[in-house]
Amino acid sequence: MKITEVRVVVTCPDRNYVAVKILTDQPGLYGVGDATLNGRELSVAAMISEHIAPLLIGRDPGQIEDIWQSLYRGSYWRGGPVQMTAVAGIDIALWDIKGKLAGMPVYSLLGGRTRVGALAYTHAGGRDFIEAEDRVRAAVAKGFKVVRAQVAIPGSVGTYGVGGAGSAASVLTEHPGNLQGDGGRMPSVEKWEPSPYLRTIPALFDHLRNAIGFEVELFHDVHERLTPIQAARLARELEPHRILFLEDPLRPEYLESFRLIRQHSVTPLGMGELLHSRWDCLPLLTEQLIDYIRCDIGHAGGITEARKIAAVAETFHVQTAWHGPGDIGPATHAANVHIDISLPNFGVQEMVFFSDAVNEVFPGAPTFRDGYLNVADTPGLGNDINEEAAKKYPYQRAYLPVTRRADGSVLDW
Ligand code: GCO
Ligand code: MG
Repeated sequence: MKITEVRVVVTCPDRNYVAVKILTDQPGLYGVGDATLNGRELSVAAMISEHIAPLLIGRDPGQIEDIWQSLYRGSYWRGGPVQMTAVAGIDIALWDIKGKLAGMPVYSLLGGRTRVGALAYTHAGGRDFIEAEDRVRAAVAKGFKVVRAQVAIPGSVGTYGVGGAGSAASVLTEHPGNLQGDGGRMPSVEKWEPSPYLRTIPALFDHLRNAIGFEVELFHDVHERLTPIQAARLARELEPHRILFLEDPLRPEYLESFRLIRQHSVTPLGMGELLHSRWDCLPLLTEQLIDYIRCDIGHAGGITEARKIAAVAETFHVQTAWHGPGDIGPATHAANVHIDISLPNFGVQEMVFFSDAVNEVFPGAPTFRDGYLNVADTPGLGNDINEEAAKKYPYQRAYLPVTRRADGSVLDW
């Protein structure tokens, strides 16, 4: 069997997605992958169509490992989000083909079910403690057993994870006052200071635990904004609130500083959405500096690489919590769940409910019931693309927000 075409589809049903469709010489047999990298969509699309697709025409789609190695090592230039997202898009589509050819769901090819479903979490962000509490309660009423809680920080403008421009779910932020020849679409600018944040978050969890109790698993995403000693303080102050884990306390440049947080606290730690290969993750795993590895399968080389990351993590008693926001496509969400339900060391899975428009373009996202995600028992990954529907939603340039401190200096968003 041979690959006959690698098609890249860029579409914006409610935000931009980059889909990869790999066609074969076997009539009707194709695979669907996702290669969406928020804010850098066209770079990945060009990487695939200009540099990768020509190498794959005529190759056997069954040779997933060899194709992965040839794209990763054979290109000499390796790693980084753009390239590893492109490789992931191809890899996910190839696993879809393999499953369809075998007549088996991908989780079955990965070793078969280890659990009835993937424990899922959702986000609850409030403008104040009461709104955050209401959102946690609403998530619990929907069936969630794990909820990530964020709250607006007094004095800040926009806060990561709290509605509007501060939410990763926001796509096209209009800034009429900031035209700069770009049709009005420029990154929104948020303001944030560490001291009010460090006072607010322990108080939020104090409020939530008093109001809701300890039955619901709660946790929090720092989004890489703290210094090591600030992160250590926050982790220590959150100890009485028994959070599931503190997500991404530090920037990925400072992995060795996780040691400092560990020295001061027993709050579990999670990290990974800005790491792009098993080598990026290695020191965190081998030194047991984290408890949850949360790479983005769609930004770290796909299913082939995720299995290897998970295997190293298992060896060092680390569980998985793969990244699963709205800014990666349903094929990656499907890949997440196929891996989750076949791993021994799965922990928890981030998820979103896609809009009707996204489901129209990409039918077959994982389904949620009673706190767990699942995939259909159909061959492959179970996610498809409706190319006619995709054409109705052309690409629109969009940026992630930028954060600045009170003095105007840049901070991580
Ligand atoms: C998460 C992430 C996302 C990222 C987003 C960037 O935990 O879900 O932090 O919200 O901000 O994926 O594009
Ligand atoms: Mg995050």
